Amino acid sequence: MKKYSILILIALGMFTSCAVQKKKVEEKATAPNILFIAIDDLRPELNFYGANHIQSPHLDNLASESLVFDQAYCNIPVCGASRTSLLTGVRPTRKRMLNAYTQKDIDLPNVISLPMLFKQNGYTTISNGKVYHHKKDDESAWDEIWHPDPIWDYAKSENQQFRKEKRKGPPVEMADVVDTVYRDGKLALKVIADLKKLKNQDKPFFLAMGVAKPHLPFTSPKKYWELYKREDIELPESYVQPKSTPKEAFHRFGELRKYQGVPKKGEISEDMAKELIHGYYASVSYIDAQIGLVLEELEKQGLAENTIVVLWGDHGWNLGDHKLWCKHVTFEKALKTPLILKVPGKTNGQRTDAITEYIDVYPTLAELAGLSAPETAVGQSMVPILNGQKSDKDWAVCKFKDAVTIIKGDLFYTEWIDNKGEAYARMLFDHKIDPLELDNLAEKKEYTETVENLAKELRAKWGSNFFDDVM
Ligand SMILES: [Ca+2]
Repeated sequence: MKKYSILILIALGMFTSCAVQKKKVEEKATAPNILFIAIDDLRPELNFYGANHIQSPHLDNLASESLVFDQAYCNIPVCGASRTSLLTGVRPTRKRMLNAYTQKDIDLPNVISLPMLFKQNGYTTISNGKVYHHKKDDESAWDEIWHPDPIWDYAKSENQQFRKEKRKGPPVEMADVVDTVYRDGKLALKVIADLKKLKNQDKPFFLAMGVAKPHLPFTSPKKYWELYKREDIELPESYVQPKSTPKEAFHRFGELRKYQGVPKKGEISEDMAKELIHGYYASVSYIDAQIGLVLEELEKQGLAENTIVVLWGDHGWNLGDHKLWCKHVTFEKALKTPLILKVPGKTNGQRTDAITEYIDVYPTLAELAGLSAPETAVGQSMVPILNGQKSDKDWAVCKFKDAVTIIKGDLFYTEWIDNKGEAYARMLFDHKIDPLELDNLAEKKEYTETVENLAKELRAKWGSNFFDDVM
């Protein structure tokens, strides 16, 4: 009798083990992989966003298989803070997520980040390149963190030498070299190697590719510069700082001035402005090619059908707009971002003009993978939009230093506030009549009521813990 019991137990054990194995295989077959492409300083000046002068064929192709967000906004227009906010789903406050140096580990140590959520649910998580701003931030959320060398990202030896000795080299570089001399070329090779490796794993993956360009310096191989002619490059229509705009809205683009040869004060020359725009465009086409290689490998490895691809730029960029360079302001050019989401079997080039915030990315990816987002992720899932429903959200809230902006339909309203929450400057644009943001309506009598309503709504929506520093 005892012998039979043992045999039954062994048989049961084998059955259970087979069942677990089968369940694992089924889970592997159904749990979608995530390819998470974060791009540094990419504004939505791309061919698939209607900018026909930009050559971005691989992103265009991805967009044709995705849902394209025509009105996506970062919650804070600076690298470290924007990334921390998106990766945690937490809205920035007056005291948390403030600048480029923001670290998830310092500002939100107890929050379960997006990669951590996936890791806890059986995913292999890999961070390649610049995903968080800090190399080792949120380290425990990743099975592997990898960064390409060299950190200075120049190809010419004189520029490398300059970068080694001083803080910054020139703001642009054109070199007749192959793609892999620069960081993002090396990054693409690593992500491709990961795909080959991950294909054979029995676990789904969350694979992040943190692309370094088009962040300054605008360095890329010559062939990408040659896609554009300098004589065709024009300064933006909004190359002006109107007197009606509060002085707080502008900065002196100190980030750019740190680079070699850029004047320490005053305007930059028209020639330099055009060279920068040219360099930015070349960098965009360069990274487009690198992302194209990764997407091609995804297809080649037979992974595309079960891999969700999300591609986002960490914030917008002023490329001479309002005579500004870099980010760090609350004009639309610094807040509006490219965002595309490919869900196999669901997306095929749809577009949405629903206003979307970056904190909405976390609950969306969690829902698509069948995971429960933690309560700290306060955004709204975009899955209903994916399912063809109309979004009921027509607003976003963004902030930078004292400036807090509410985007509500066509209205862009910014207040600069003190510690008591009182406004000391205001700016309002109606994009229906003024898409270039040249006519500040906030101080005009006929807009008094609109401003009052937006001010109330801004306070209602900037988050209940806006003035707290505890999380
Ligand atoms: Ca950035």
